[in-house]
Amino acid sequence: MPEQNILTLEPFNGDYGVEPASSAQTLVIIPTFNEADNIGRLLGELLARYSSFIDILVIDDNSPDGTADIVRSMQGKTNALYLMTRQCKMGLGTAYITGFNYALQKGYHYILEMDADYSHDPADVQRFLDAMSGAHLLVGSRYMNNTVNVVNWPLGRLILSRMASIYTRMITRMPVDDPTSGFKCFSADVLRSLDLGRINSQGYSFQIEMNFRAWKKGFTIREIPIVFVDRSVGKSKMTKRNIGEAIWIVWWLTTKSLFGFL
Ligand SMILES: Nc1nc2c(ncn2[C@@H]2O[C@H](COP(=O)(O)OP(=O)(O)O)[C@@H](O)[C@H]2O)c(=O)[nH]1
Ligand SMILES: [Mg+2]
Repeated sequence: MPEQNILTLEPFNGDYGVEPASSAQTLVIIPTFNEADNIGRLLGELLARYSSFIDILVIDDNSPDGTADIVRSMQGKTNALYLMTRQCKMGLGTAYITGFNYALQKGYHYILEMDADYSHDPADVQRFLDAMSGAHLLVGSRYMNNTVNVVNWPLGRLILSRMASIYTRMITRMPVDDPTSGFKCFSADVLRSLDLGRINSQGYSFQIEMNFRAWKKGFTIREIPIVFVDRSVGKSKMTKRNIGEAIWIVWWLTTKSLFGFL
């Protein structure tokens, strides 16, 4: 197993060393909690398609179902796959912030967020890469131009997500049709310009907050259409609390920005 692509965050001192991890310019970050039924197939497909020009970082929160072991077992076959493990479930937001810090230290140019549960189509990664040159933040959007590209969600969840996006746009005026989407690609410049240590939100609020802060810094957010397919295996980790947070964070961010405290 190549030693260099095993990362452990216990304890974490924020220092991964500055040498580039590899010559790849793009890091795909995949946070996982109990995704043993999905992660092997997803990584296999990503590596088969893109391993010569992307690296993948899985951030696993000590999943009891052995997700990390599956990742470890695949590391022997490639140098493009990295794993970070954390001691317990700490939330999607902190997982991504940790991954962003790693990506910046290692000098990646593009940082792509992706779920492990096949809701995000691995074939779409190529579309992000093609569109990313010169872009700041590219969001994979389910709701572009008043369409709805979601497959297999219960109607209640679809209505909630669509309402949340309309509400977010109305309050913040941020020009994004799908502000809670978790399939998105940042240029390193955007992440470098943000004070990542100040971002504490999780789940859907985290996606909204990242977009809002980037937009307020003057970066352009573009969207590309994606089709989001609900997971067929495993369970969603999003809670009612995540939804509640997303409702108030919109006001919190807008108010802070209005008074110059963002
Ligand atoms: N590391 C880590 N990953 C998480 C956590 N919560 C969710 N995830 C991962 O984040 C992605 C999106 O979560 P998911 O439950 O599918 O959200 P949903 O699609 O909105 O229902 C999946 O890959 C999850 O395994 C967490 O607390 N820590
Ligand atoms: Mg999901």
